Amino acid sequence: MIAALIVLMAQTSIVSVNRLIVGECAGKVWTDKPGRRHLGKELEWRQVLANGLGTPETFKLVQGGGSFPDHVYLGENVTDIDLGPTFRVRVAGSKPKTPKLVALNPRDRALLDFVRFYVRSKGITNPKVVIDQALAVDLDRDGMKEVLISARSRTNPTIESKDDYCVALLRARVGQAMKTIELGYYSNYRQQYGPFESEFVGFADYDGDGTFEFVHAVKDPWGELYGVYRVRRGRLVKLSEVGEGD
Ligand SMILES: [Ca+2]
Ligand SMILES: [Ca+2]
Repeated sequence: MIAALIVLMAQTSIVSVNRLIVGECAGKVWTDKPGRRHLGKELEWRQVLANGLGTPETFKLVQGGGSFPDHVYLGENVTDIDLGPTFRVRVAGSKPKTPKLVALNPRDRALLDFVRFYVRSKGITNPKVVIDQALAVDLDRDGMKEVLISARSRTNPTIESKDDYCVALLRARVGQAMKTIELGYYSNYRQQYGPFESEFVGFADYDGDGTFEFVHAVKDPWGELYGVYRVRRGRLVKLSEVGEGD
């Protein structure tokens, strides 16, 4: 098995962040290629997960049918992943670029006040704030850092308290103004709903377009959900989602 993977990795690379795919296939660096050229090939692919890329698996590329004859699918089952008519390829072995992350002080008064103000706007009148993560990173590479904040009411929230919450926010500069974008807000926990935790992970330029994608993980006792996001000029786009949870 290990030998087979090494052989496959020595070939090439497919990446499609939009479909959460990273794999191996022939081609030059980062251009959209017609998928049909690669039909029938055995490919290694990995999903973008919490800590970056998941464990490699091997699939064959097959041609779509019905309404989507020009699409290429990864595998031959009903659960196959539709890569669409084109996907991005990159040279084997090249690792995605990663951004410089600057960890901000989670006890910074201005950050705590900002989260408190935001949560109040959600109807929690006197919120406690624990910032689990505060990161400054230039995601869209426009020279200005965005700020990602993951916060909770406390580190051991319960389903009984109406004041417990979890929030994930992005702060981005748009022109002269700062814009706040919500990636997730969870409160009103009850049986089979929370308590939640959120974490920003897996920062990299997975599709090679020059800007960084990142993964936002949301966890509760019932499962984990990973969203892959991109930011451009203060606009947040969810590229894909994988996992289980609310
Ligand atoms: Ca930026
Ligand atoms: Ca990218």
